[in-house]
Amino acid sequence: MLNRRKFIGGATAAGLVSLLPLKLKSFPVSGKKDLPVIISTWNHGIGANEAAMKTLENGGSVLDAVEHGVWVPEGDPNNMSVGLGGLPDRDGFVTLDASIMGPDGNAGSVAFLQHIVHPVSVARKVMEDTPHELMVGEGALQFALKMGFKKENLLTPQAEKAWKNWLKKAKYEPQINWENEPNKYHDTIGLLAVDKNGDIAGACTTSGLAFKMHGRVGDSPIIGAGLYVDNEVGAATSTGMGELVLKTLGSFLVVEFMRNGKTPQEACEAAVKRIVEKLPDNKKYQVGYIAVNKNGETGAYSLQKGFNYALYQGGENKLIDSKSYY
Ligand code: SD4
Repeated sequence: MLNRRKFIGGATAAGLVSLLPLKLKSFPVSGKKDLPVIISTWNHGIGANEAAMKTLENGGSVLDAVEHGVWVPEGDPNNMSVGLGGLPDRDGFVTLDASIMGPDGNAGSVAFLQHIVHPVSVARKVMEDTPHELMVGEGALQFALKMGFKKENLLTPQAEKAWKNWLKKAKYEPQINWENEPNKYHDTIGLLAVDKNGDIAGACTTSGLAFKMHGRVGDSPIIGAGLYVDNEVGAATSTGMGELVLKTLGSFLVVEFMRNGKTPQEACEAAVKRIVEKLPDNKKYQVGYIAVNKNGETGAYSLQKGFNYALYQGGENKLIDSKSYY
């Protein structure tokens, strides 16, 4: 067997460096900073960005900002894919997934949670008040109630009507971008913020795929899939068919691409290409990524046309059409 001392004795200086404990390469902070910046998925992102920016302007933390931002679509009964008013699963239950991650690398999530209007805030409680990262279902609900959240009926009359209508055929066919049209159907909100000091946070919240199987959980509450933040590098979040994001650990992948030198735009494109290369059913579904780096540079890319995102930067909050692979 190779003797360790002998082995080191024969090693070159460069070889010795590679024997040192692996240290993560830190992101090269160069280029022009344009901070603060807030970026979020789909057109409901405009109102969410507005709320997040207000929190930053009022001196709130970047973590407060992302939480307050996504409260807007969560609390909107007319938004049929997030929080209150979200479309139910095929058995008529509104089940919610959410996650939040802050600049200190801490994260919290809830999945398959019912009856709570703001699942992102339960996720934050999991992060701050428990030794855990992810809580699900009945246990997450009991925890939320203990923390003072109110139990509510989230199934609005219009969501119930849409479900009953779906039941007539009960054909399960997730469609590309259907959440974005007609206008009231939106999609998951993923929101990323970098404050003026370059600290980064993100949140992601959804009622998941409409008419999914009871018990199905998507990418949004899974750290690394639906959301990832690395305060040295940047952050990413996803929307669309969560199964494709889960199978490629998309948001983590985007952040790792940025760590290795890609711009946020290049990183989003590379993560979408990974789906195209690995998952043969990619033509049938939509996936969209948004990303930001520590300097406030942003990127977005989707599999299919039709994805858009809201960007609040330099005093302007605007909706932008994403480029797409197909
Ligand atoms: C999910 N990515 O549950 C979420 C929901 C979504 O289009 O974005 N639907 O898979």
